[in-house]
Amino acid sequence: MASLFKDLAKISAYRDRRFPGTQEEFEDALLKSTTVYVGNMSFYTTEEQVYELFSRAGEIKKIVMGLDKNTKTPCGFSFIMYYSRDDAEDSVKYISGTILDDRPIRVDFDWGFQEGRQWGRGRSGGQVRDEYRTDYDPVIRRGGYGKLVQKE
Ligand code: GTA
Repeated sequence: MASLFKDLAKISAYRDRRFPGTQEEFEDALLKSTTVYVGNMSFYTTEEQVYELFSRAGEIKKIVMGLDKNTKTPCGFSFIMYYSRDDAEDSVKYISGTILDDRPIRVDFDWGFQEGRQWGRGRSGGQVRDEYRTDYDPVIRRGGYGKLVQKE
């Protein structure tokens, strides 16, 4: 199983600018972690729905929903902590790209959850990348802030 992800550091495009360590320590944490990040979620997906889908890959220790730091409401991402590395790998392998609440979600390895990481880091309070999107989906009310960013 490990073979598929042995070049994980090259596979995972995301680098957390707030990771408190070196690039080598970051890559090491990614290779050992039992936590995954889920992106591109609907703001209306509940923790129960997340649990239902992600427990198909294995037993879940904890789910942390990503929240808008101003409104304290879900803003489209979450962290799933598994007990086992194999289950986290299965989650990335099989659940990433599947549809949850009409959206193709992205499951990425994560270096490990720490208090504070549940908050969106964007100026609006939500996720940084949402501030660059110019497309707005009226059904799930996500994206489109890019137009505001461009106006500034
Ligand atoms: N494991 O892919 C991920 C991931 N993402 C996208 C966020 N998190 C992730 N974790 C994993 N994999 O705990 C985690 C963060 C944090 C929480 C919320 O989710 O570690 P955030 O999404 O609000 O902020 O985080 P983040 O991750 O710091 O922002 P991002 O998207 O990497 O942006 C970084 C820089 O790129 C910024 O300087 C921004 O100005 C720029 N940028 C981002 N998107 C664009 C764009 N479309 N165009 C131009 N510049 C952009």
